[in-house]
Amino acid sequence: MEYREVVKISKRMSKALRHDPARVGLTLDPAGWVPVETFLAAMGIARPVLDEVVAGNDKQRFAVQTGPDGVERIRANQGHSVPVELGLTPQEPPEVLFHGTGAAAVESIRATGLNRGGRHHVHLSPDEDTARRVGTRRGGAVAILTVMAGEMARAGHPFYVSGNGVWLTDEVPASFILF
Ligand code: HQG
Repeated sequence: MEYREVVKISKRMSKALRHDPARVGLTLDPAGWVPVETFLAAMGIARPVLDEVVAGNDKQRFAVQTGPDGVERIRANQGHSVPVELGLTPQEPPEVLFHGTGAAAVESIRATGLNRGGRHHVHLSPDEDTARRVGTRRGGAVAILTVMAGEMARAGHPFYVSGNGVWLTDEVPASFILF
């Protein structure tokens, strides 16, 4: 498939698995999984297309797994706005993590810290390049914030890492951010 087509399908899949499953007639289980067969029908795509999008995904946004019942299921690794319990266990984060955002948001973040907005968690990147890519999505000037994750964890804030290497936490108070 052409790259553009892969991106288009990936976005539709993300929308269905993270934000609006009902729109395509899907119900996710409590952990966000849906049977692959049901998903293919709802998306109107063929299995080889799904495999190409899942395998070729630049951020490994999707996980496919066979349950103990022998049913193959798919879910988004992270980024949900619908309630799902991903079952992530707290992990010790690296000493620093990064957050890429728009320069226009910096003053507000300085005042109130990073909050999770419509998502389940604040998303943090392990390296500056990734953070820059995330911030670039906003258009305009990018700001890269450094989060003192080690200190935060020692102060009792739990951190999680998603199946695709995104670090997640509930909120980042401004006192743990280097601007
Ligand atoms: C900002 C994409 C003002 C925050 C990416 C961000 C990522 C504040 C925006 C993943 C704020 C929320 C997540 C405050 C936070 N004042 N602005 N106090 N606190 N913000 O999209 O981190 O392609 O929900 O800086 O690559 O940008 O979907 O979060 O700009 O990994 O897989 O509020 O989404 O991955 O935006 O991106 P988002 P994000 P996918």
